[in-house]
Parts: sequence; C-alpha cells; structure tokens
Amino acid sequence: MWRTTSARLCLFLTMSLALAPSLASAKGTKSQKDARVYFIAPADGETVTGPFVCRFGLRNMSVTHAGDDFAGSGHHHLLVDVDETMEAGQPIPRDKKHIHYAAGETEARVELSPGKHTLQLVLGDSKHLNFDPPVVSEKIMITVGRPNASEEQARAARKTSERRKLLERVAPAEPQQTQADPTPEMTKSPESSNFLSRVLSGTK
Ligand SMILES: [Cu+2]
Repeated sequence: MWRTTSARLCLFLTMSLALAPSLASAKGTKSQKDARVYFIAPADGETVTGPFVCRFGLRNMSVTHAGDDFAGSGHHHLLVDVDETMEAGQPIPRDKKHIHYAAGETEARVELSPGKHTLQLVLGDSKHLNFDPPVVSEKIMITVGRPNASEEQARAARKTSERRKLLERVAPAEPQQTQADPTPEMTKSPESSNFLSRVLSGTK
C-alpha cells in the first residue's frame, strides 16, 4: 500500500515539475522570442508643438494591465531622457522620467518642456520588472517647440492694449471731480468784478 502511495507521490511531483510554467528565470520573466517594441509616433527627429500623442507599437508579445500575469504579455513604459541601460529582471523606476502605463495603454498624450528630448519604450512584466531579455525600443530624439508662440505674443499685446484703454478711461475722471466743486472766487469773471466795483462806488 505505502509503495503505491509513494509511487503516486513521485509521479505527481514529476508531473508538477514538468508542467510548471517556465516563465520565471533567475533574471526575471522570460520575454517572447523576437519581441519588439517601437514608436509608431512620434518619428525620430520629429518636431512637435506643445502636448503630443505618443503611440506605442509591439510585436510578438501582447499588452495587458500591470498585475496580469499572462505569458508573453506586459505593459508599456515611456522613458524620457533616460541614459541608463535596462537590465533583465530589474525594477523599472517610477518617476517623471519613467512613466508607467499600467492600464495597458497603447498611446498617451505627453507634455514635455520645450527643447530636445530622448524617448524610449520598455515593456515591463506584471510586477514592473524588465523582461529577460529586456524588451526595449530604439531611443528616438524629438524637439518640443513652444506652444503657439505667435498666439501667445498676440494675446500679450491684446492684454496690454486693453489695460491701456482701461487706464485712459479711468484717468480723466479724477480731474473732473476736482473741477466739479470750484471755489466761488474762481467763478467770478473780471467783468463781473468791475461791475460790482462800479455799483458799489456809484460810478457808471
Ligand atoms: Cu510598470
């Protein structure tokens, strides 16, 4: 009886090991062969103005939410001005330069400061770790122009003009108030003074 039980246990253990998913390795989750992540937009060397849409492309693997542990799937990360190399199994940092798209987004609206920036995509596993080997895109360089510089200038000029008109409308009101209450002496004309003098002195 015990021999049958041991034999069954051995068989169970052997089968379990054989069927165990070979997803994890010492360096992290295995990526699919020929997996490739790339930018659909923007193009390398492109100049964009203000906020722009970034579109992520992926081949031979699929996109899912962070936390979903499906074989051959992961979620996108956008690296902005990042120089360090992605290492297999290493956590992808979470900061302004490493943007996680944990909801499985395949595009995003991105806003960067004016100037030149490098962009790179990296696919992360369910735990935000790099795959083994890492699935990383080519690094592209874009230039972000100032948003509608001419419009901003026109708006500033309009504001200055409106402010000036407002000041011109307000400024004349002050002298009018001071003139509204003149002293009685100021109302006497030279002619009226002479007339009064003549009446008082009895001359014509
Ligand atoms: Cu992530």
